[in-house]
Amino acid sequence: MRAAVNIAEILHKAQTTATEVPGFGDLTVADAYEVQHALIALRERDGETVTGVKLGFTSEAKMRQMGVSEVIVGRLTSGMHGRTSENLIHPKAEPEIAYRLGRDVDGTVPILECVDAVASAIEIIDSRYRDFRFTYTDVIADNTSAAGYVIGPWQPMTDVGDRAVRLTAGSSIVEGSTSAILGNPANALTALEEVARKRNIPLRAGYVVLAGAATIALPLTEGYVECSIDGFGPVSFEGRPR
Ligand code: OOG
Ligand code: MG
Repeated sequence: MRAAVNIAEILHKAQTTATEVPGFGDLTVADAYEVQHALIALRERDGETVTGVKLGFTSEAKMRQMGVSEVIVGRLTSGMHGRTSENLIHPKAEPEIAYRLGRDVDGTVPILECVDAVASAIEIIDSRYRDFRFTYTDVIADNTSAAGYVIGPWQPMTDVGDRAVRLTAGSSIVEGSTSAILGNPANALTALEEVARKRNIPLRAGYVVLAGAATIALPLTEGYVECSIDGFGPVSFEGRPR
């Protein structure tokens, strides 16, 4: 394959200039995470900091929508926090559960005990690949399409299994349940710990963890965007003007 840094530079430029690029197609999973590490290093060079991590493909609906079958992990950065409009190619919105880590995850205590708060959230994904089409390893290299996120009010940690989820984006609505996330979003934390260990992704105190969409993603067009999850305050923003 081309050197990880070269691919990372192509993806970084695609993101900063909001220009889609063709997929790479032939990476191994290890190579794809190498590219992702290099991509995050470029963002850090540009002054951003890592604010958290995100899981992808934790629900069957998402796996079917994207034609893949295993969870993936990407990184959230300071530039993504609250970013809902500028410089996006073909954004989509996803309803998410967000966890907050109160301590580093280092294997000494179960990851669930490292979480100190939970909230509803909206993730904005924006693949840098043409027509939002990619292979499993392409999307890992592209930092799992991460582009933006908005978090609702934090609440003390509690079980968030089996709760109704609704996402509205303009005139589209999609409904589901948090059980779609690997049976219970808490299972996404366990899956995260395993991938993070294997792929050298640190999990630090203060990080936000997006557990993965409970439903398919909706295109982000103009109009009001809101995610409501039973037992949480809604989280919303005004969608981007065309
Ligand atoms: C990859 C990101 C998927 C999720 O919650 O499943 C994701 C994509 O669909 O482009 O964030
Ligand atoms: Mg997501």
